[in-house]
Amino acid sequence: MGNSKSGAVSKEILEDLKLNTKFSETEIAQWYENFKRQCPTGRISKEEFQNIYSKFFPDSDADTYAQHVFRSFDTNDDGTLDFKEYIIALHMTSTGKTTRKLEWAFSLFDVDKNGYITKAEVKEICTAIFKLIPKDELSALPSDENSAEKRADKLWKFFEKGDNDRVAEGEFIKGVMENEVALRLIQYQPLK
Ligand SMILES: [Ca+2]
Ligand SMILES: [Ca+2]
Repeated sequence: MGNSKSGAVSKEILEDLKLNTKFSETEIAQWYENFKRQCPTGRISKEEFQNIYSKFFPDSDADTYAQHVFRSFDTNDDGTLDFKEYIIALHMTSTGKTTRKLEWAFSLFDVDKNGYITKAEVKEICTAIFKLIPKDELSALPSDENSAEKRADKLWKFFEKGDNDRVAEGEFIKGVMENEVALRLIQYQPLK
């Protein structure tokens, strides 16, 4: 970021974001102002990210899930989120098309970033999702998804794979697109 001190988005990043997202130049500039105000260093650390995240989940433990989300957003693996990663993340998770969102969901579940999802990785993310669910909601869950393990088993079945197989991105997206239940199980939607 050559002109990061000037307070404006660098041309290079602006062009890149215009290409990769549906945000307009004005929108990107506004996001950048917000970002700089909240984060004067221009980078969000994992701890800061977890703090922001936990504010949205006051009744549960969002730390593990936040760590996974952070990992999926930190595309260059440097342990911080810069403005570009932040905007792309925002685009994928909020305004993107369903396939975009599912590409992101795939990267969330691909814990070791090797391009495939294993059943163990599904279990790991389901465990993190479970910690997000407040206690009073846990007791209301159907009996075949009222533990992280059961939720992982149920979700894994939609991919029609053996326990030791792995799921590629296209298979993951197809499986979730074709099944409403799978789409619900890969995420946690707060009731309130
Ligand atoms: Ca990064
Ligand atoms: Ca993997």
